[in-house]
Amino acid sequence: MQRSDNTSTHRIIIHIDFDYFFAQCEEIKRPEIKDKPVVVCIYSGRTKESGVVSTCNYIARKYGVKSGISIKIAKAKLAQVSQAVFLPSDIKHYSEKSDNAMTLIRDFLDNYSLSATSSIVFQPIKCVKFEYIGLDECFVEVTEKADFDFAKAKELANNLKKQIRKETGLTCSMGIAPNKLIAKIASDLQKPDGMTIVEPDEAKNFISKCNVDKIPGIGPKTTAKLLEMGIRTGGELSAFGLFRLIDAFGKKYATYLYKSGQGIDNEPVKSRGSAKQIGRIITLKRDISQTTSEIDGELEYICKSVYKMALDQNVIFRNIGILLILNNLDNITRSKSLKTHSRDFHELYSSVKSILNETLNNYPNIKVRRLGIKLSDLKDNEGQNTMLNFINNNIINTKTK
Ligand code: DCP
Ligand code: CA
Ligand code: CA
Repeated sequence: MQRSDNTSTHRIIIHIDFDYFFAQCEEIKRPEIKDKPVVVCIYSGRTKESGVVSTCNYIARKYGVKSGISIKIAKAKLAQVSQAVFLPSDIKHYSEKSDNAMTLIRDFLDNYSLSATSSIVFQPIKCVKFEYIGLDECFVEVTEKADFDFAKAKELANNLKKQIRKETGLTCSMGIAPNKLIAKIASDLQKPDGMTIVEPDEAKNFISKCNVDKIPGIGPKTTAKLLEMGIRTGGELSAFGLFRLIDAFGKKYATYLYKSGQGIDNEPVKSRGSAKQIGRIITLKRDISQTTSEIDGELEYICKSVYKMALDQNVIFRNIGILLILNNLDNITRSKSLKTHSRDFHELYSSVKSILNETLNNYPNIKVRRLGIKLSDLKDNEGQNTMLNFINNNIINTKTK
């Protein structure tokens, strides 16, 4: 939808969900299993095969394997397939992969409109809201970034998808819509590696055709109850009328159901996650195996960038972490905690440099393609030292220009 003035009030929200997440992480780690059915299992330890399927790739899904079924049943479904791969879940690995991808998404959006030449000048950040939902999904609001224009949002989303794929190896599916409810439903429609766009004037029609079990917050029990009441779709839900829904479900839930049936959802994208940690990842000009003076500039740039984010959010930090993404997409993370919370740029820079040196010394044969820095264990800067922030900001801006 083209926007020609400032009167439009619609939002543009993207729901991003990584495809067959745990199984995809395993495929990236060992590409040789990519063409086989891959089942990630949570073993209970009772017997060799007891436990449930956490998730599986799309090849295994063709045979009827899915999250939640027992490993025994999954094995039976894949009995005729000699190459099926069953793996124990490795949550630490998936969390790291998720962390990288989420940082990348935030980073991409913060810097999206900057041209290549201006990338080392700090620009005022055009507000992008990022809401962390879980290891494999998040919402972002890009209304302003995309100038209220769904075509621009689609272009942004396509670029983001390519970037996520290139830098982490992951495919994801996206839903782009005027609210979280529809964005979430839309992201699930064309999996894997899909993108579904629902513009504001299509929202009502879109939801009216959706089966009620697609609506977040409507589980199997409610679906069954609605079915008994003759309600299968969003359209039938809203046509049933608010008052009769209240009789069946109580006021609060009925109101949610009724509004959902019309595609109405005013829930804001809450900037959740951003307070927990601050981070950025950059692609190095060349893959590195050692710290040489050549990368000092890049190191300083990324340190200044995260430092600026800490200033902007008025937080002080205690934990400083680095993330190395290697040329084979493996990653290494290392961090250190300072004795006390800090807002000292030089402490940040020297810590990063020493952690990086130490890590590269410990892994002499790696080639680092991307470098990330993360500040965590954050605290509000209660000193409210706005004058100091102002000076710091100006020093940083002048030095990097
Ligand atoms: N998960 C789990 N047990 C479940 C459901 C999910 O352990 N019953 C884990 C494994 C999944 C991850 O959570 O990889 C994300 O769940 P999704 O529902 O998003 O499913 P997937 O990402 O696996 O598949 P897709 O999104 O492609 O449908
Ligand atoms: Ca997923
Ligand atoms: Ca998910």
